Amino acid sequence: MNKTLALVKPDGVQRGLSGEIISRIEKKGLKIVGMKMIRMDGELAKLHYADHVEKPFFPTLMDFITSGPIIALALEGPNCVQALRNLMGSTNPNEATPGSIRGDLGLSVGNNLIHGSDSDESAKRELSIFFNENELFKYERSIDGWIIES
Ligand code: IDP
Ligand code: MG
Repeated sequence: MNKTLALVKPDGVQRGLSGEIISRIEKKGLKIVGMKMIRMDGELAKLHYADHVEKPFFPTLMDFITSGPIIALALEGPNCVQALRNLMGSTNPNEATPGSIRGDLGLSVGNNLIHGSDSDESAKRELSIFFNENELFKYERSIDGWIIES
């Protein structure tokens, strides 16, 4: 089963929205197979956002993402990369559809509450930054038959 990485960003933790965000992920049916609170440092930020290091907004992004603790989640489920991106909504909360996390809970692109990997390839790379293999759990949920078509 494919996996993806979600991060509740510092604004989500500070605003007391971690539970709301994680609850939406759980309600969707995605399975949490890893979870930890960490504070990213500059080195980790550069590694995680390697594609954005040269972008004009990177210094702002770096300050923001290292400004407080985040919650990293490893998630599993069929088409989980797309499922999470749909739950998140567009990068800019002002363009994100109502019903999505960013559409419902955010107002600015720099404070958009949640990260989600954008492809299976990125998910693999990003998960390896935040989780060791032994921090990822393999377990069955008795409800899986009601969520996942066999
Ligand atoms: P994504 O988070 O929807 O995948 P990306 O394009 O990968 O969006 O950008 C990574 C993060 O960088 C965004 O979530 C947002 O926090 C920040 N960001 C992107 N574009 C801008 C911008 O134009 N100004 C400020 N921050 C930005
Ligand atoms: Mg991205």
